[in-house]
Amino acid sequence: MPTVLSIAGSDPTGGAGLQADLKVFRAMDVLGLSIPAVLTAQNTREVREVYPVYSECLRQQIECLLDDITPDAMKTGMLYSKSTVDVVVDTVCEYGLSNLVIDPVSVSTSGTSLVEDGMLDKLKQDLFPHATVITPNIYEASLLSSVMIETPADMQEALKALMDMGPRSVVITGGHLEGLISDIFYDGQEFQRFSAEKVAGSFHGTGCAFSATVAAHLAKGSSPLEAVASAHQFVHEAISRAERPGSGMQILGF
Ligand code: PXL
Repeated sequence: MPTVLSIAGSDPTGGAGLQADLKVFRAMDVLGLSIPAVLTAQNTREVREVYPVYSECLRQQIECLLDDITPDAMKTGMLYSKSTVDVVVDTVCEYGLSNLVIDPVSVSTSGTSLVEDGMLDKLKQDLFPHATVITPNIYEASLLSSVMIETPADMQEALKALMDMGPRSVVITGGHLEGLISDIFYDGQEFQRFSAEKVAGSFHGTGCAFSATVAAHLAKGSSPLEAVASAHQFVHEAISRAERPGSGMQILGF
């Protein structure tokens, strides 16, 4: 069975983060490996506290696992700190990992910042050049590219700016274009748009589920474009089956 590693934050609700990634890997019939980079205190209403795992602890978790198993793909989610990015970059280089999906998690759906100062610059400079696919949502894409995205032309400009940061491909998720919700993929050659009707409500963990699905499909041998097409479909269906276990946001159903 293909193996996929997620290095991400813990979300006790299971709606996002590492726990959501593991659920996706199970649903995709790949073997999920998981390393927490950050712990959070959160529920479906708020992210109350963020506790980064200290670097030596993260490094030891990674080395021990990768000394034994080489994952067929890897995704990163919430990394929070600059030192965590350093450890991930070292890992990718030392173990020669491929099929790397970077979800540049920056802010929670409930509005809390999930990055320390200067972390996104480091992510861009040091980690993006190793990525097979980066998966910013529309807000993260604006932040990373400094392009205010309002029209399809802005979206293309942001995609080009993100490609210039060195990944093999980019998909901006959750764009609101012409009344539809669209994920737009670009690999330097062609733009591909995947659109769906907007479903009313506030959903937690769509970005995590999207990037985990892309990683699972890369591990199974799909191309980045095929993996993104599958992720679009999977997340759209999971939104239509969302549940509301607490009094806040809905979590995806799959
Ligand atoms: O949805 C982004 C995200 C990713 N990872 C963790 C999170 C969140 C949002 O709250 O808590 C651990």
